[in-house]
Amino acid sequence: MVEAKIRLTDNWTFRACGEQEWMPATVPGCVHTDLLRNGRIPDPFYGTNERDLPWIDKQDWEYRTEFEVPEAMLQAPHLILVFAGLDTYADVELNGQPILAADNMFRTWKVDVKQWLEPKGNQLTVRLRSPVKEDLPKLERLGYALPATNDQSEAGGLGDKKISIFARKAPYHYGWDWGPRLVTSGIWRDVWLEAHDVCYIDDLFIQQVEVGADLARLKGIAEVVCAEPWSGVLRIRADDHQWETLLSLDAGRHTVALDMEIAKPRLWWCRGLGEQHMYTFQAELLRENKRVAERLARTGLRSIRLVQEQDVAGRTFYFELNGIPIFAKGANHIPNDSFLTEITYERYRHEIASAALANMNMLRVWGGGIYEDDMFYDLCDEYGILVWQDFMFACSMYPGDEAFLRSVRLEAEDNVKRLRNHPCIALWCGNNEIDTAWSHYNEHAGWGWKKAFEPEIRDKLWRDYEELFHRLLPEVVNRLAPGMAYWPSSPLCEWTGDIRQHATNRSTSGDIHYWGVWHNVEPFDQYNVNIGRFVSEYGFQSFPEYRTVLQYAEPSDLAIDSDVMLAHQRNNQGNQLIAQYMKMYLPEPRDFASFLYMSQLLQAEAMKTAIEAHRRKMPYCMGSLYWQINDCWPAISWSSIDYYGRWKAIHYFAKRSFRDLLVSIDGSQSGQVDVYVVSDEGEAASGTLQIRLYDALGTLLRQTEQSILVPARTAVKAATFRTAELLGEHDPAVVVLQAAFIRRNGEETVSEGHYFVPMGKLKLTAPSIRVRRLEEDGGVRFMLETDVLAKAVWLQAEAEGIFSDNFFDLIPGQPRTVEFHARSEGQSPFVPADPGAVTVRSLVDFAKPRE
Ligand code: BMA
Repeated sequence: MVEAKIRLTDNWTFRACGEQEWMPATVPGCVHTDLLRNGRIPDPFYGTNERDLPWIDKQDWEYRTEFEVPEAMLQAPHLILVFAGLDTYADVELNGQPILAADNMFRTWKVDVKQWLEPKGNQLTVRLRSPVKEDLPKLERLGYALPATNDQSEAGGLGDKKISIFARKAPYHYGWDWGPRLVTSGIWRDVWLEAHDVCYIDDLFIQQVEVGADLARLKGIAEVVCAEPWSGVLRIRADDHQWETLLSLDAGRHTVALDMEIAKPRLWWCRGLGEQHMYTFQAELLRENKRVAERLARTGLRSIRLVQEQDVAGRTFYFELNGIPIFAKGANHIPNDSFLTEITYERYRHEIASAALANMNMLRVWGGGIYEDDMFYDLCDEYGILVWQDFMFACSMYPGDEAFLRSVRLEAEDNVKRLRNHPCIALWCGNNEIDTAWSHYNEHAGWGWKKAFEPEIRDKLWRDYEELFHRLLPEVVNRLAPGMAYWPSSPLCEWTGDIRQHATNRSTSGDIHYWGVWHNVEPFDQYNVNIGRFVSEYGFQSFPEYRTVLQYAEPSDLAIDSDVMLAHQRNNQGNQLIAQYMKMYLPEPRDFASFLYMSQLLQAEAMKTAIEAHRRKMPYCMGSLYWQINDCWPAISWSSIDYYGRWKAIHYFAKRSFRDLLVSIDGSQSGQVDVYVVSDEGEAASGTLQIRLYDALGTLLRQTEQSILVPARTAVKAATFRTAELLGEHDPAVVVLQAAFIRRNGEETVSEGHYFVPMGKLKLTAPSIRVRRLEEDGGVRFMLETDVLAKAVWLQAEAEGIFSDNFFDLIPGQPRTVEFHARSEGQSPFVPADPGAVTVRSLVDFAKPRE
């Protein structure tokens, strides 16, 4: 067999076109990071440095390397040069010969270069044309501006000329309401040369025709490329199974299929439901029993279905995995960096492991970023995180010309093929928020975009929209990943082609994005009434912690309206909005550092309110994905984990509110308190429900107890109280209500503390929190006890890592033990370790003392 591969990632240099000097370059990489490493620009994430960098995207850049090819390899019938990603308009030459003109960042480019290769001194050059210079003329030609709400053209020195929609390039590079405008160019994914024999397997898809506990019916679909007519055997193996078929092929590219069955397959499950078993399928081409080619595919066997069925309320919208209805718990994911090649395996793993630790089972790869790296999906497979996968279109209208559509078709084919073996993929979705923003069938709805256009252009834009999202993309998904669900836009009510199509906050079918809280400044309790069948976005911003702020700001910048703090806040008025909500719910912070803590607590409260409201509405509502889990730079944003991987308060809150068994207290109905038990468990649980009212000293003021049965995968309202009766003569500002579900085996699940006044109105006194440090097995545990109610206790460690719990309330007489786990590059993402110095503070430490 002559299969071989050499990576072409060494010896690269780069320069601005027209300049003399070549500088060392990193491939994969991008111009910004290469300039930074060569000391030509300051850190783009620091202070307001980003503002000085838009010149980079107006410039053409050139990369080159020289490489050798081993003699043996040169003899191979096929020599394919592969660029797994070029950002974006790239002209590639090999030994002076133009071999490729790329124009889509999301595609994989393969060129057979056998005829141009030499054993030594091969010159490979990649010329990257400025995406700005390339696309400005397209805007001129079109003659009108297409809406692109988040494109920060002004920050790029382009006035109101929004050109992001013309490039098939990560939309967020042009800015977003949580990210800077850093329009990169580069060789952003791996580059290699691969050698093949006469015949090779270019792609292997394990199609899951029907998968059940007793039998998996599969199709092994191989794309075979032959340099000349070829006959032989295609064999596929997995564990001790083996299937084969005879092939007799002409020269060219062929798709060949092999029916396969596995009895009693080990199924793949998402987190919480079972193991994440993966099979490795090995396909080979054999001639006279000698192997000519090989290709591996890893996949997990499972059936996944989006269930949309009429019901009394409207229409369901949930995922069913191996026959089990899933309540999707999770968040939206954006790219982990403005400079994509800075994202290491460890950073991806930190994110996905943090999602799993927070009891999530789904992430949405949102349409303004990228089709993620293979590592991301491998990790989701491994940790049991389902993926809602958007195509990369967001909050904009796009061109509909033939060249654009052709490029998108090829992009969609490349990515659906690349990702279709991953069991984590649950859905392909056409775009983010375009259906609602345009609202074609409702003159008065939408974001006002339609109004800017004459009727013919309006119709044209909608026809283009339909071509792309209602025909082209679903056709690709159906053809290349048969059986996989496609949903044209998130959110969408129903795919009807009339006024019923567009989602609202109260839609009773499809998915919704609820942004009344935050963008429309509605109070948190609105989360209790704006609940859809699947809430795929809702969110609230916060500041990162002090340590993170000091990584991008000077001590003199520490004010919410300083130039630097506003530069790292890309949602207009965002910092003011945080301050405004803080006044509604929290005490006044002492100083800037206290403001940061409070902003996190505020966000956490908002998200807890939403998550628990959604889960209490199960099975009407079957999904809750908050906006957003991560950041692409150090910023003030909706993230629950900051750019440096530090968990904000909300991530700990989410961990508790997403637990498989949740006890949730709902005080949103006026004059009453309802206690729910919500279960995602596969079996019914019986036990007792204890409801306890305490004062700030931990005195038990009231207690009720009842036995209950919690059926599998249900939310039950277990108890209701009249608030006035419950409180009696007690001052509502000094009491806390707790509900605990105690299983037969004694295991206890306790609700969050429920309060009868907003946090800002609680009469809290300074607690004395006793911390006992218990060292064991390389790790450190802390036992915390308090003398008076301590609200939102924050343990902050010197070392980077996480506590098993944090930002929790401590009630006297209820000690808590938490463990520290350091972030690790080793075998596991988190390991028990010594956190170094630990400070323990609670709400009163950050609140301005009352006069
Ligand atoms: C939603 C998202 C993003 C945005 C977020 C916050 O609309 O889809 O476009 O970042 O809200 O505004």
